[in-house]
Amino acid sequence: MKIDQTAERQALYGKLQELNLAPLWESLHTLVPKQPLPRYVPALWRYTDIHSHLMRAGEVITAEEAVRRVLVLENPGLPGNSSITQSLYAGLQLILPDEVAPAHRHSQSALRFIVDGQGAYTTVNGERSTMHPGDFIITPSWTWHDHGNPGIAGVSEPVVWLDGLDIPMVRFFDAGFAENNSSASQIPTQVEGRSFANYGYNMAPVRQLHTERHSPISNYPYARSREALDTLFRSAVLDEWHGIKLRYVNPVTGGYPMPTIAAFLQLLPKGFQGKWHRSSDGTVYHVVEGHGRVQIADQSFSFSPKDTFVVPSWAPVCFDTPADTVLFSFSDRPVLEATGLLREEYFAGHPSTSH
Ligand code: 1HN
Repeated sequence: MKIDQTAERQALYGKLQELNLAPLWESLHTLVPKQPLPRYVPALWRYTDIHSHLMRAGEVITAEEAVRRVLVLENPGLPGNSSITQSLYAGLQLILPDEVAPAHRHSQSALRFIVDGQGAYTTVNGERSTMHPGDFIITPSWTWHDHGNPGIAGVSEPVVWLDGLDIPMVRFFDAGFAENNSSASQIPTQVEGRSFANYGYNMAPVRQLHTERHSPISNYPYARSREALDTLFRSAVLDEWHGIKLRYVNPVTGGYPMPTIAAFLQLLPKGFQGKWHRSSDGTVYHVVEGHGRVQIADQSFSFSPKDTFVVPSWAPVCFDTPADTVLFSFSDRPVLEATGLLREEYFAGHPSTSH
């Protein structure tokens, strides 16, 4: 006698479900895909679309009430998740003149990349750093941090930066803790620039062991990183995929600035037509200078300064820049490297014809 397999199976699945059991064979292919199948998608956020809404947010809520006045860049493939990739969060934060974003700390690690304006600072564990456009600033896990915008040299203006955090990763592990400081603003206990003086010049203190998991440098100034790219452009061979690309380092270990997030700065010169490549670290890019086009799998986006876009894990990507272009980027690469999950592929031609 022939049994109705579909009906028999459905009946079994119903009984299994009541016992908190599930048939692996129904989900095996998606559980163990041949290659990454991210739920999040390629996307680009234009600063010109965002700017007026961010300034409007500055009118409808104070930094004090908001705690952090941020528009989250939410991946359209992950609605309601406050995530830009499966593992990372990104947002654009605004602080108006004379505002304070109060001191707190949390197990999530954060980076800031300064987008617009002058006169703001962030204080991390007692060391204040003045923010300049293009600076890369870290707020490692469990460090006290607050921000303020007192203005500088008579300049008093809104300041905007890109926040990158490992919030989804910490949520995945259910390892999030947070607390507020009793005072809104930390009183600086270190002279500004101390960490950079100690570790930012290819030197290190002779008698002070830095044993933290994160970089001892809190602010990697744009002027220095940009100068490095420029010198390399004039003297080094261009990488056909990445142009001139450097990663930010923890100078004590040579590793990444924080255990969960890697960050990069790259120069794609005028006329660059990059080759296709892909990587298992989904990456958030932010346009610092120049303009161009990025192709991500079968999609193409034009980009301008201050735009942000996301390249999902394993999606082929290539860049095309009719003007000198500088891109900042960040990803979860340290975690993938530590776990042996990082894979990269460099194509000689178009990805669809290379295999
Ligand atoms: C946070 O502490 C900051 O300190 C920015 O500026 C964004 C998003 C979620 C949780 C904490 C900041 C944040 C955040």
